[in-house]
Amino acid sequence: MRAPAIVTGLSPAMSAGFARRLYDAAMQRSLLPPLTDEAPGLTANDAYAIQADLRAMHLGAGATLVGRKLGLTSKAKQVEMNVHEPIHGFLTDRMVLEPGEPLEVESLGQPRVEPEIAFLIGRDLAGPGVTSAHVLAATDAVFLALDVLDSRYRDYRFTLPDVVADNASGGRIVLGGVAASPGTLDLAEIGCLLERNGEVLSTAAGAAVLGHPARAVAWLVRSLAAGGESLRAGDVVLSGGLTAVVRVEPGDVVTASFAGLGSISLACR
Ligand code: OOG
Ligand code: MG
Repeated sequence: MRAPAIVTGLSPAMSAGFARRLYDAAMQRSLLPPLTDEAPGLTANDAYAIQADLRAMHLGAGATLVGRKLGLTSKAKQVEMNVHEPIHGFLTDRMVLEPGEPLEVESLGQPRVEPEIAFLIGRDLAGPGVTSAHVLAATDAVFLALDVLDSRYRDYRFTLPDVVADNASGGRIVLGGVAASPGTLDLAEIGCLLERNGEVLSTAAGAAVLGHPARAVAWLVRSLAAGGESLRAGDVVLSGGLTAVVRVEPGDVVTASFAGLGSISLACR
């Protein structure tokens, strides 16, 4: 369902036009100035309407929805990107890299990688009252994920509505490591190590994501409810980057390890 866009008067045609621009930029790997340079009055609601149009274009081209991603859920990311509220986007099958599959750097515009905790949702979750406890009870397994970002805005220059419209900089995702039952791990305490070419770049704990990654997923469900949407059994949810991002070039190998969840290495070429 589309979010209402009455406040600034973003018309359906304008929304579709912005979505088309973002879609084409992704297909052609061209880079754009932020939409808000041209439309400074764009609101977050407007941006979710554009994102919904963008999603419809991907699904219309044969992609299937496999889940959702959260963004800007950690202080590290909010400070780095200078956007101080969480956001969400969608994940499709075409974004998924199999573990061990290399990242073709040229297939994206400006790839950056970040480690995340992913949730595999076991039953439908909906409504404005959903809490972390509901999320944990509805989660079949947690995984380690790499989120391979790709902003359509040159140098990732954006404000909140821009990045929402651009599907939270969604590019590729890798799920891997060891599946764990959420009851067997304390996701707030879980430690994460991020390396590039063997050099440790950062460490973080699960608590970096809004105090507990399940809180981020609960926030997502409540936000979706406001637009008449929900999580479905089988959805994968990325709870948001824990650390600052890593830029990658051909030849780089990025490895993320989480205590209790194993590790994933992504070779870039
Ligand atoms: C926005 C995407 C945010 C995260 O985990 O914070 C995101 C960006 O940093 O370009 O995926
Ligand atoms: Mg992310």
